[in-house]
Amino acid sequence: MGQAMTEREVEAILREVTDEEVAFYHEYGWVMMKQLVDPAFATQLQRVGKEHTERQKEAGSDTPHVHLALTDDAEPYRSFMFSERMSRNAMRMVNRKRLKGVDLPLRYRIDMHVHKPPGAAGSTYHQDSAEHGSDRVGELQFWLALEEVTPEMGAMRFVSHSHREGPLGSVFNDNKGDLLEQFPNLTSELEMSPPQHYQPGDCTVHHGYMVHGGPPNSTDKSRWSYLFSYSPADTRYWNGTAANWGAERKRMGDAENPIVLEPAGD
Ligand SMILES: O=C(O)CCC(=O)C(=O)O
Repeated sequence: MGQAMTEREVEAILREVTDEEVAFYHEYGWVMMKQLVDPAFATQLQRVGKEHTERQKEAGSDTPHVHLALTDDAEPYRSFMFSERMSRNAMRMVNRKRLKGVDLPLRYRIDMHVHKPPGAAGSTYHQDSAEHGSDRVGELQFWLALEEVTPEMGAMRFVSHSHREGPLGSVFNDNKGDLLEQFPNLTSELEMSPPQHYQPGDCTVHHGYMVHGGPPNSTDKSRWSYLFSYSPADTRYWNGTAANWGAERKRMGDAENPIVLEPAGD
């Protein structure tokens, strides 16, 4: 079992996000925050994350790598994610104050210690909020590299500005193709981010409606990251669970919602 940290100790290994990073996030829908945490702390998270996941596996858990920050058994995950400094960093990105006049409390949504082994498939291009079923903007995901991640290891890419397009549809469990296939003009109308190269302690954050995905891990090295996500407290989720797998989605049927117009053929 790891050691809990005081707020002061967290402040020694976690910096504040800068005004430039916050502005970039609002404009592009994602931002790379170099050395957000001390690399030695990233290494500590890696060790504790692996040990915790192993213990959970032995105990028969179906999701051994999830919810580290909800238990005292995987400290310092909880101290880090629930720290005032990290939560305040996230609250600045959410920025409910802009339209509401006041900020809202922020809730823990989910966290995971993620391993992509050599040869693992790429990540489907999707929008988190469309998959998770939140009823409003605000949710955001941080992705912290625990070891070096090169573009060839399946580092995520983002379709810059796509967070302003609204929900483009859920694609998981649908077999209709990912968002790049369903919207072939997406990356010519908008702009694909450069391939990311993370050092341990580098962290990206992306908006709930950011279209993102990534290539396979085509190297012989494992890709390790810590994914953690917050949501503004007023958010309602379609089935009441804010997990990454979200709610069931159904298409409309002809009986209750008949077609009124077919598009003209070219
Ligand atoms: O780790 C990845 O490649 C994808 C993660 C992801 O989809 C996310 O953080 O929302």
